[in-house]
Amino acid sequence: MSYDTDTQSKMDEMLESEKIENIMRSARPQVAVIGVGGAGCNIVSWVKEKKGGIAGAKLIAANTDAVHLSILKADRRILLGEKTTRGMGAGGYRERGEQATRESLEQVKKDIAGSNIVYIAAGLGGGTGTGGSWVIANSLKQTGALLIGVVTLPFAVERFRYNSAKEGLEKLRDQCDTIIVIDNNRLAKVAGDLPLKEALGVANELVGEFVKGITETITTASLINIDFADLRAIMQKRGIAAMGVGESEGDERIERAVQTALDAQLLDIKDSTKAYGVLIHVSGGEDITLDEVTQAGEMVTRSLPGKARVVWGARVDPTLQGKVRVMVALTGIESTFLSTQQSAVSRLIHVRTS
Ligand SMILES: Nc1nc2c(ncn2[C@@H]2O[C@H](COP(=O)(O)OP(=O)(O)OP(=O)(O)O)[C@@H](O)[C@H]2O)c(=O)[nH]1
Ligand SMILES: [Mg+2]
Repeated sequence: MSYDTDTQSKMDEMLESEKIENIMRSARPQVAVIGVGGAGCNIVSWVKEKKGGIAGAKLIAANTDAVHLSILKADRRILLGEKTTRGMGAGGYRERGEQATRESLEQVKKDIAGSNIVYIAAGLGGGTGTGGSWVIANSLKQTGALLIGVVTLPFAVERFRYNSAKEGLEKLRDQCDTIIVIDNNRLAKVAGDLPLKEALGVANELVGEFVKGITETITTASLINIDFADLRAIMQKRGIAAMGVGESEGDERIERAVQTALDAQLLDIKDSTKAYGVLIHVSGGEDITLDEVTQAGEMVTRSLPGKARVVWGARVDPTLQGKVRVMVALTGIESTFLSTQQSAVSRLIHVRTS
């Protein structure tokens, strides 16, 4: 090869590599995670502080409470409704949370602009998260981004917040593609009947791990990557989703982790076999094998007869030495909370007034 053709071929190779790199960068989805209200912001802050953030995602904390915001960790913090609440929170009134969010909506939209996947995290039952999350989801609808809500339902001791949470959930469901609902009461049981404060910590960790896990199997090279198109297929316009998590070590650890994740759904659902799709995320220490990951996918597929679409991804998490963790989200399900809550609430009112 002459000097010239050699140089030319090297240049071609460089140009090609650059092109691949550029296309890969633009094909990789932009992800934003926004926590709205106290609980939502705590989730975001947990991921930022304890996990060093999420590769390829922007973490945003939005709250009406200035004191709470001031101690949070996030890539971006937004004080919602300075005029409406003067930085003092929405005091449990979701109308106030809604108004405060509308006041700051332009800022929120600016920070999320360009995202292809947006997670909206909130604890339902208070003012800011319940009133503001659906307003944010609504304002993003025209952007074409995949909108995934991740919310918690109030604890039994917070019964007075049920009605508000239910209305907030219905509104958010109508704006999001999929909304993953975690019932704090189920979570507390799964976590071994912890005191309230610790149970909240577990909820933050669980939601944080889930969002980080799924996102990084899309944005970074993983053991098994999840394709954005696959995620979209099982999440787009699918309504309510439930999730479960299982962790195990030792013999048959993957079987046990999958079984726990399937058995311990964190939301009462009518019939898991009717789920539209299943998203599985497997993580484990350096010793996790591809065989185990495949086994997890096969087990879930077997346990859900019919046509449920199954998508799975896996990552190595060095902090899980010797352990495997399986997270499963069932999309397109029917929630008992939404259909029976009204009668439970009226029973409660009846008891109180009788
Ligand atoms: N996962 C999780 N849930 C929480 C946490 N704190 C509170 N919750 C739950 O979320 C619900 C709403 O609480 P907050 O998020 O504090 O309320 P808010 O949206 O800030 O609303 P206002 O304080 O009224 O402005 C509560 O009723 C609890 O069930 C938390 O740190 N993590
Ligand atoms: Mg608050």
